[in-house]
Amino acid sequence: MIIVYPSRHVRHHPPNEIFNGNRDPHEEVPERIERIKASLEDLEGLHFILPCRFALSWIERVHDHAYVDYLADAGRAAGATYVYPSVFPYGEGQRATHPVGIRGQYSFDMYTPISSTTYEAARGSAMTALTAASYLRRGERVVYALCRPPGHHALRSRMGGYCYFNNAAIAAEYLNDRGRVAILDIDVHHGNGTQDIFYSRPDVLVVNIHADPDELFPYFSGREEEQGKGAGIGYNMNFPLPLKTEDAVYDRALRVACARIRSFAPVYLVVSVGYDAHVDDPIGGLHLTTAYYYRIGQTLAELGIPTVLIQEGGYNTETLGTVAQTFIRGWIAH
Ligand code: OKP
Ligand code: ZN
Repeated sequence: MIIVYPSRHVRHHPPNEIFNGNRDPHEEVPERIERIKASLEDLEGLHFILPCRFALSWIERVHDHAYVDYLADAGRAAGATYVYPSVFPYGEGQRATHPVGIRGQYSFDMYTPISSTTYEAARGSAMTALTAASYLRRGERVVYALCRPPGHHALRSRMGGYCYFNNAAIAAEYLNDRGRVAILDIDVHHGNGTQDIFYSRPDVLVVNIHADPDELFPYFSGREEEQGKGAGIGYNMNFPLPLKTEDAVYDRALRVACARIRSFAPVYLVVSVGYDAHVDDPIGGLHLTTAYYYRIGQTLAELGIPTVLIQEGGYNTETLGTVAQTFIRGWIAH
């Protein structure tokens, strides 16, 4: 298995997130990916490579050019200090002119600040996903992209939920040139960005298993009724689960999700892998065990579809390494 590791992610380290009026320590820390990488280095047969450079146009197949520019410009203006968006409500087609208003226009929350290192890290994370996808196109069966910052909350032209560029969507677009792609998102938070980007499309199936958005971020999407729109109806599937859901109940959802993916018969599979559904995650809310991550790895590998694994969340730096290693051992052993 090839592991793509973006060495420059470490320069992006937001100090705080603003939650319900409080300034909390930021959960999305560089140590996350360092721990996962260190733990995977103990396994035999894995090859670690650095991301290659791809044209910006691959990112702009998913994100508006103006949004991509904004992230670079706002970071330059911010310098070393992280700036937070002031989130104003905007309507369809409305545009801000004041810099503070513009910042709100391109964000949907206060968890996703920008400094001079953010753009480069976000681009590096997208390049990591693209590099992994390119190995798949060359015949690899499974490649793991250790993306950081994560991506699945990012919309076409809005950052949020620690996400700037939607790495899974960018990889899926790249792979879609060769045929139908399925995206399975097992992060505990609903991948609202990925859902939104492909919502009207029948050629990219999006399946999400997550904690009930009535209880957990992102709050505004991830319900069962959200099944796609127009030509995309039937190609979006959500499995919201009650807080504290354990392995057995989760597994039933996973099996239905896998059956849908099989019937879609994709050429490639993209998995948004979060380890934050684990019982010890500090911000999750589901109760999956470490041992069950072995089963998830096995179950997904058994689909037999060439797969790119895209790292999303997982915030307990003490347990992340073990959980990731267990998941990959399950994958290899299937
Ligand atoms: C990103 B990904 C806790 C609030 C956390 C933001 C969650 C973003 C999750 N102080 N809210 O899906 O793992
Ligand atoms: Zn998450």
